[in-house]
Amino acid sequence: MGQIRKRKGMISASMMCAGLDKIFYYISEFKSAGVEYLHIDIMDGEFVPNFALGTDYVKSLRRISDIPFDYHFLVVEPVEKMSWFDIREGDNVSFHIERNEHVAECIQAAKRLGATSFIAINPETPVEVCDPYLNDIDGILFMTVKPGFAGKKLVKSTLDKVKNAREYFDSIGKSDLKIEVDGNISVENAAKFYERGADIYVSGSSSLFRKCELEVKEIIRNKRLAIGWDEQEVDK
Ligand code: S6P
Ligand code: MG
Repeated sequence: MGQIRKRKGMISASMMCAGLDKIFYYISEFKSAGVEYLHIDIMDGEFVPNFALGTDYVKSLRRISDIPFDYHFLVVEPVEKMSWFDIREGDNVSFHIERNEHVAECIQAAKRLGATSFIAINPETPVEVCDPYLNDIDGILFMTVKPGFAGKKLVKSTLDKVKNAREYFDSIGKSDLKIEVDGNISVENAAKFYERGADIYVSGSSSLFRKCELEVKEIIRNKRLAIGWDEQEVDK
């Protein structure tokens, strides 16, 4: 790939995929590996036909881990629902632009709490819908599968969508805008999105929570090597 601006990637562990029976194991592995975020999917059964993590579960997760939360609101009209959660400085908050009449308020609500503020867009939503907000947001979450459930397959068109977005942001002097990719981000797909300028990699059943013989720490190592880290950094 040409002159795409690439940065060492960050991992956001998708906690809707984390079995409760191993939650303490996961949290301690993520902490020792320096996983940057816990990805917290909030769903209302209307924006997507699923419910993921509820308010009480998220509160209790906060009690057992100090890893920053990467909230992802897959809900209609998120501004009010965001207030139901303990959003803190250092967290990231992504809310969808679809079915949302209060985007500017969502951006401000997250920033007032010291969190970074991302707009999330579905695979079929053109990234240009974010143009009016590019000066106010910290990044964009690109859904790379049909939203709502774990285990969905990559929507291949999102590969070029991310690449074109990264080239566009760089061309308008906005290379500090972060790109998060969410959905079927296996180690192999993470490498493809790294080449296309992504920064944050949501990691669920395709990687961290994949049913396989590898230990979580090995999967994290493989993923980090795929997203711009070198062996010395990963193995230090
Ligand atoms: C549902 C949600 C995602 C999933 C994540 C799961 O769409 O927003 O964050 O939890 O995609 O990972 P995987 O590897 O099963 O797609
Ligand atoms: Mg998500």
